[in-house]
Amino acid sequence: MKRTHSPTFDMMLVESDMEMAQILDDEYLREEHGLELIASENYASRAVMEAQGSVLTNKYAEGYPSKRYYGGCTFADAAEKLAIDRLCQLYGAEAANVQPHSGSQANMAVYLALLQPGEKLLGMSLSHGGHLTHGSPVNFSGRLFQAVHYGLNEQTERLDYDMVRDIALREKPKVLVAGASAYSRIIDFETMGKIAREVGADLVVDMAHISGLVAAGLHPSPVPHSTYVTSTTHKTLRGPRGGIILCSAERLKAVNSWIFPGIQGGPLMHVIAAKAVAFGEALQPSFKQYQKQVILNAQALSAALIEKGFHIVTGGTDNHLMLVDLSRSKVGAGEITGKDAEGWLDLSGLTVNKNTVPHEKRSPFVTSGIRLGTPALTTRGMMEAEMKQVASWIAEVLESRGNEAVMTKVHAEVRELCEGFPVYFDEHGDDHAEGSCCDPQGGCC
Ligand code: DSN
Repeated sequence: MKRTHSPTFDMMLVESDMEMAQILDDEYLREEHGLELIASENYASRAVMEAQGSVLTNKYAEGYPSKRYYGGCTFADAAEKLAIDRLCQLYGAEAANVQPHSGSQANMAVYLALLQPGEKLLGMSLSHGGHLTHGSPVNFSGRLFQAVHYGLNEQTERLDYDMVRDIALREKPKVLVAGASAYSRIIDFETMGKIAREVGADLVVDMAHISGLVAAGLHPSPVPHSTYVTSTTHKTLRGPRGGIILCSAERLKAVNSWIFPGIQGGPLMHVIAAKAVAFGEALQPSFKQYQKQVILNAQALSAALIEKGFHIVTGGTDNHLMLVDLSRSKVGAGEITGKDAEGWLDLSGLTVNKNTVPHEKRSPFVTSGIRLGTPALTTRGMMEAEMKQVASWIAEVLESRGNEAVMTKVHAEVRELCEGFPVYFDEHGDDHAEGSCCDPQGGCC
């Protein structure tokens, strides 16, 4: 063992299962020593991880608070009620389900509550920045339902609400899905709600990527305009991995019964406890400061990349992410694939994901783009100056087309920067941050 203080375990695991302890420790060091630029990832606080690793992992609690199929649920009920209350407060929602194991399960339950198999849903195409569960043919959403898609405007690379309306009028879907995994601009949920109502559809918003920004009031909320809002809890929201659903009180029963007994069994009560802790953190003023900095950092990174000759889809960002279209970038003369870029950056200590770009010509396994996000770097206290440095490293590695000496040099520099911004513990093993505190005036506290 190189280290024995990964926040995910104490000495108990080292004594009982050295093999797994080593794997977790290696992952801990990977997270500490590398720059995490995957837009959908973040660092949960130690408090969140403590709740997730708690005794509630032992408890079966099928059903909902006060209506369980098992005895001994007093504290499971208390944990779930606390999670629901905090979540409703966070988003000004009337009702919520905190049991979905993931965003996909949340979307599945909502679709099943609104659609019969074979009925039509209209969602954003995956290759334009949507999500698998918004009707992709390889996903349950495209196999169980008749899925049609809208994309981005070819010139502006932005959502074109007139185009969405035209498609909705033509296709008459029963459900209109809004939300994206790789779209860097504000989504006009009010207009999407109007389009849905005009064609007699329900609006479902999957706000997984932007839910932290919405909670902080930095992106318009979909709650007043939607029949159901779904999200994951681990992206900008910075909680444990999982899903949630928000709705009106009258819509709750239908979706509750699709989560359980419809598609899930026993809820993961330890994860629900950790969700409650994360929602409590998101209600703190420091969370808003953090989200503001996430956006400032994304804008700084995007501007620095443009200066280096990269093409950023839509020309910038309003949120936590950006999509780099390498086929339209000067760096690499438009020839570098997303797959190559992801691999070379990984070897240099920068973790990104390859991503299709609008009107993609390559396969999803190769792609012409990479997606970058700033939630994780911002959690560790990095600011605009560090974003400029990150852009320089990306340019250096890609300009060299994966030259080994360049990647080795950049990796060493990345490691040095990371040591100045520890995620959980500093070099003396001292507790660094609770993961919920980033003060743009004074750095991470
Ligand atoms: N896999 C997630 C993302 O990276 O955006 C979406 O579920």
